[in-house]
Amino acid sequence: MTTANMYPDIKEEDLVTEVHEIVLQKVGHVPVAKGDFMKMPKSVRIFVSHCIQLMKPRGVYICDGSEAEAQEIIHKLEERGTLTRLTKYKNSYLCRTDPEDVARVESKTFICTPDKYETVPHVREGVAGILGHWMGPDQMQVELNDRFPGCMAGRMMYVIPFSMGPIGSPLSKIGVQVTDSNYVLLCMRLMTRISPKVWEVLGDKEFVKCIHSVGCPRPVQRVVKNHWPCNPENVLIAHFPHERKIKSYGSGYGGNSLLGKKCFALRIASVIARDEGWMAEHMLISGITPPNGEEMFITAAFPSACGKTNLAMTTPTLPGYKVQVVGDDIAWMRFNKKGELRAINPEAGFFGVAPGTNMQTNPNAMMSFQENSIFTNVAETADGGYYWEGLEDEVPKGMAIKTWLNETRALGQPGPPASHPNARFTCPASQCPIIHPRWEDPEGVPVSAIIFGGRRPKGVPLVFEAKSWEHGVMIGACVKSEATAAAEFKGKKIMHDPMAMRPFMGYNFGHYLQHWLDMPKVPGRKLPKIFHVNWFRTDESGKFLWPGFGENIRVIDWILRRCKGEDIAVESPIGFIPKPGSINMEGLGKINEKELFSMPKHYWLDDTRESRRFLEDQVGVDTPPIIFKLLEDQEAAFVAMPDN
Ligand code: TSX
Ligand code: MN
Repeated sequence: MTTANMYPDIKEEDLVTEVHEIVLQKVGHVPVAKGDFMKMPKSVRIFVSHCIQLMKPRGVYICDGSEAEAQEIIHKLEERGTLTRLTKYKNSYLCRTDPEDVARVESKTFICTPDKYETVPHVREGVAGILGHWMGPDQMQVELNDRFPGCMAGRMMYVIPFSMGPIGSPLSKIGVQVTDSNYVLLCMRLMTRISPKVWEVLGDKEFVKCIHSVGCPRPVQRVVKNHWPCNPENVLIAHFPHERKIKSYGSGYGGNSLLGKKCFALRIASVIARDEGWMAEHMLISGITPPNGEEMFITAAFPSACGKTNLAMTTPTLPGYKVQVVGDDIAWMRFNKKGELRAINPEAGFFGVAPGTNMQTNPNAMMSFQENSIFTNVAETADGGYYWEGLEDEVPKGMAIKTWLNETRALGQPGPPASHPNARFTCPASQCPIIHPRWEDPEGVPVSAIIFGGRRPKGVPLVFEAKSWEHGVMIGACVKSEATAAAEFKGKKIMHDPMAMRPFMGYNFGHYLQHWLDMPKVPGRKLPKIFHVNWFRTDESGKFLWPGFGENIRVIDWILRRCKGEDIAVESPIGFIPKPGSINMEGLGKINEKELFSMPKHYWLDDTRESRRFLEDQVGVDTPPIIFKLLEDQEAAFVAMPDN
């Protein structure tokens, strides 16, 4: 008998060498397109089987995070038209989403616990809470039952084993995400650590279960725009902190779909951190080396549109200073046995707002995404490059562009925005020229200072230092910022964003404040100092009083000198402020220091009362009493201040 190939169109190397399929009683045979089902830990096999049974995908694809895998997926997405290669850079792509799927959907984001008040505080009667949305698990189950059964019909289900934080670090946590979006798989590969090693590290331990579907089973019921399947009318993002489970439906946009980021590393992780005695925070982490070579690390929490990514990667203007970035968005922090607060960046990439990023505002970010990057909802130049608002001086006038909405025009011509205001770059953190050599240190880096901040055009000094840990917690609880992102808010409203965690709280904000207050209760802990900064104070004509950007190193330098105990501060009602002349202003030109550091009595009386009112309304009886006490002290100090 001959063994000659009777099918010359099938080549030897194309032959499948491993055949795998999953057989489930209620579903039948489901092919495993890639990977070995039996190599996954038992708990994951049960989870994946449940997902198949529920969502009925046409096949299962077990990801390994390899370059070859990424290229295979990229090829598919290019063929389909979801991704466009940006030929000006190596291995970089543009993705235009459905214009209805461009941002996180806070109103459809819920935390589900049996007890409502585990998740949200007791708000004042008639007040709508803004610190998270709760839905009872039974009601949520009804919503989920309307969406998930069969929702992956005709689609491949990707199984993504990922680590938040360096694989195997004692500070890291493992998740498994299933998704029917290969865009999500590609971005997860940049933002987290996907690897088969995760299966080994996981063993029979606990993992965060992440289920994501674009909500477009085949045959599709809805017109698919831009080859971007989604289901905006039915978006739902549900968190089950007790079960360590996330279910996200209907959106492919980053914050809704890259479940390792906001959903896991902030909302679910804040609950794990509460249970385990650590902190999951919306903070950048940077190492600062002053001319004397003694490096110190800072973390900083800012509401959106304050330039957190820019600060994380600052190019300092003062000679002899070095800034290196550990993370630009999330910090997981834990006191070690020696009582030092250690921080890791649970992420592996940057998912940054593109508009406004340029060689002036953030050259290090620009250098980070010159290859192996994905750009979402930016414009494309005729020579195969990216373009967005803020690059006017870096791309030649007259260059033809295609906007994020597929409209063509020449740069310099009037028209609607070229990029969406929430357009993003996604790139590996390892590509940042100033990535810290210890950014993947499994023990984390030691934190000397925690900085809060906001966009505060009036009244709030450039920098002040908390009088104590408790006072610092109060300052964090009172963080507010001018809303600039949405055009509707151009009335310049100052919005509360306590601890910069308002959209990311995983449990009752009052309990979260208590968790912070509990940190010093373990003896032997060395507490970092807490500060507040404001780069955005303006004079009466609306001009910024502080040059910001690389000059912020002068403020950070003052902060670090305070951490070393230098006598360069004076007490005020809001905390310690710099002694006159103690911030290095050399070579800056004229700075109106008097206005930059003033603390107008009536501004602060109003502000303090407004903050207390906010906490009474939004956190009510869940507010730790010490926070109210400190606000009352502050109010009394301003009442006692002479009018002026
Ligand atoms: O990111 C910013 N930072 C932090 C940088 C390390 N931005 C941009 C905010 C939008 C995301 C800033 N904008 C900063 C800042 O420190 N400061 C300002 C305000 C400002 C803007 C322009 C000037 C000065 C201050 N230009 C001139 O004075 C010429
Ligand atoms: Mn963020």
